[in-house]
Amino acid sequence: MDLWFSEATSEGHKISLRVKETLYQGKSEFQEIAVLDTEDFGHVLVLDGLFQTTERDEYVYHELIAHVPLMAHPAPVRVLVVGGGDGGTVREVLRHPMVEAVTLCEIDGEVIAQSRKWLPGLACGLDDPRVTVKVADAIAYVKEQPAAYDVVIVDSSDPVGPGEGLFSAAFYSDVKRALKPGGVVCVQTESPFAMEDQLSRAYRYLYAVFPRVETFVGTIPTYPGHLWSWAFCSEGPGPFDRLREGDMAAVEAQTRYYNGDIHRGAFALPNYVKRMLAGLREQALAPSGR
Ligand code: SPD
Repeated sequence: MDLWFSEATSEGHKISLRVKETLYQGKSEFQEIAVLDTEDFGHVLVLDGLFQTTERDEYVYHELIAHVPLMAHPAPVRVLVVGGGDGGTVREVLRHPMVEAVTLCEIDGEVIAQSRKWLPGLACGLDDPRVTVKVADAIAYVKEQPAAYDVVIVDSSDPVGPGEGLFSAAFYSDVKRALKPGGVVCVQTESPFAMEDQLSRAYRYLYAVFPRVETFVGTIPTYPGHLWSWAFCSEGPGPFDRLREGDMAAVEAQTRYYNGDIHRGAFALPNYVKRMLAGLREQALAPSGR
């Protein structure tokens, strides 16, 4: 039987993977969860019908979301990962020997359980002694963490269902408060090519909350638009100001995508993205946009 799973990017475009077997399908308290075994992309996690991660291309997303902020911080000791229940981001964070404690705050314990079972290559770091897994609503958790973290990584799903509240001014303000002095934040901000509405929602608030917001991009074959974006945010320092060049070779030896050239090059943006972001920054900073 010829079985395909498709995610619609728009009314007229879909991304499809041929499915060998459905490994898990269920409904948690928060969302529909599926894990598929696919012909070309290995095991694939799907939440509410949307691709979240695949064994074949996950490294691009997870290396970028983790190493860009961690390498741009002079001493990342305490790290918070919001969402990211598949464990891929935590796995990358643990590659930094300076990191002493990682908290993963994921609302849906079933995502963690299914990832441990079917995506062991991603979830492999979750039992590391430096990691604390909290199954909790990050919106409430972050509120209670003033000045607690050097780096906060928001590895959310899309702004629908449980991910929705993570794209809000109130949440980003609490994330800023959760930073230690000099801390940095990295937020997944959707596709500039295919998801301008979702991206706009994130940046309107990020620009209003953080004095420094810089965008970087990468190509994820299974995500809508393929071009994906992340925001690097801080109270001032930029992504290259404090780059730990001395630690780059040790990180590069362990990565498939990230390296020093990528760290710098990922912040080079196409004109349509620059213009989109300039408009959003202007709106956010206009007296009525705040
Ligand atoms: N539409 C896909 C958006 C997914 C962003 N988060 C992915 C989680 C991977 N750890």
